[in-house]
Amino acid sequence: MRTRLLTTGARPDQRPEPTTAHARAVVHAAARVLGANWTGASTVPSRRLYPHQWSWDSAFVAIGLRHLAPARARRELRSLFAAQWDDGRVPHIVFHPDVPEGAYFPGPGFWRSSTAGTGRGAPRSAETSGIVQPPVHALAAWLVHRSDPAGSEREGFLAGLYRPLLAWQRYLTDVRDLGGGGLASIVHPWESGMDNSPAWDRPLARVAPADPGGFRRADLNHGSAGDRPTDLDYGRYVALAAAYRDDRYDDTAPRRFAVEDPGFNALLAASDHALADIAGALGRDATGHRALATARAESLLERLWDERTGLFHARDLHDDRLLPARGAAGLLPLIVPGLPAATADRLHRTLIGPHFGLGGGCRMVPSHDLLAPEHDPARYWRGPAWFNIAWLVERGLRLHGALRTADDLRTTAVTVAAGSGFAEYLDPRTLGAHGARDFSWTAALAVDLAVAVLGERGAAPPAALPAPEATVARLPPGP
Ligand code: 9WN
Repeated sequence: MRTRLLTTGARPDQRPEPTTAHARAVVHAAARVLGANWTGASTVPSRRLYPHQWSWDSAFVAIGLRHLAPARARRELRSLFAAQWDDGRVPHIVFHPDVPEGAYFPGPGFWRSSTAGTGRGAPRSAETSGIVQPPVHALAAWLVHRSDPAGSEREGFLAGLYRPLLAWQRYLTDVRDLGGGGLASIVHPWESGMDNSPAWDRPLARVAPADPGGFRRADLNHGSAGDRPTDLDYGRYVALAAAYRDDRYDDTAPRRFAVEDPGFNALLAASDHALADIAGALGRDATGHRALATARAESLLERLWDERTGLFHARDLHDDRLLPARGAAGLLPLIVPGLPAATADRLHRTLIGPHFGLGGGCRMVPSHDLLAPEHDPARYWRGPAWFNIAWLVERGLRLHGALRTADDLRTTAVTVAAGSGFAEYLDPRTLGAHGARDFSWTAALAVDLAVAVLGERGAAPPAALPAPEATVARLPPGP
């Protein structure tokens, strides 16, 4: 459903805010999407393009779902952690057993987690990928708990998830600190969640692509080739994933791609804080978590901050240098509570400056530098605006007191999420929709932002809004 923006009488220098009726309409439309994408235990990002459970998608989905169906939000996170490996890693995909192998590539037959991953403690009862995605989960768990503490306590939600969350954080902190500086490294571009960000072009250039005859892309069945990664990049993703699998997902073997990503590590730091909150709520000592959070923020600043660009950059561990590309991941440390005020202020200025243009040429945050020759407003993560990035940046701006920019971004995100048919991503200037429609995290995060608008107006509590539709038990067949 597409909704029309209805506005309150705003000051001329202000973006018109959604009315209460509009915010409610957005929540209703988003609830329908989340109902349709629910499989019975979790939510698929998109019925056709992504018919399994993805790790960071589930965390974002839970953040929205908590307002509509808190028990389902808790289930979403629990079902993901049910596929956690014994070494603590949370796989980036948990495959749905009823979906045919050809529906998504690379599927379970490629990753072979239940055989190749046994040395690292992959579950035998579920097939998963062997790489990870950004750790948004402790933050999501904390927000889910806060929205329904009584239900959460009744289910023992935090008590049940605390150790798995801790094991996940330890895997990233201990096993994945390949650079030895207190940050987690990613070993595949997909681990950043921002798959073909131009930041990865340089480290990817040393990876020989897999033979294109050896695999068949399923994503091109559902999306326009001009929006998706190129065949060359895809060949390199496949080669890197196959090499990790053939090393039996051993993190001590040398990797051709190893970088410290500021977005991933910002979420890790935010999760340190969330774990401290969770520990506190469980009556445990939270000082260790708080100390880790402080140390992580210091490591981020020491290893990834570039005073010249006013942005955080990824560090390539092959030559131990910062990668020059300016990506939206470099803005995400805004969500770290302990970030010094001067750094947050500088990031805010970078965001509204010429490289990201927020409030100037752009009303959503571009995923990549507007001035870079490689900027492409339509192609996956090379320029388009994504709703999870908008949600994180909005949260960070609010945390550091940049309320006016946060309000404008929230207004745009709520409005265009529904207006675009809950598109996967948008052209950051024209706001034209790209990728899948009825995309789960777009819907979920629109709910979260619209509910915040309603809350500020003292409007009807979310509990009065309809819950998503009943469980959809069947998944679509493959192509
Ligand atoms: C690979 C599911 C995922 C998101 C990622 C996004 C995209 C997959 C792909 O879709 O990645 O994991 O096939 O392109 O880049 O952020 O989690 O929505």
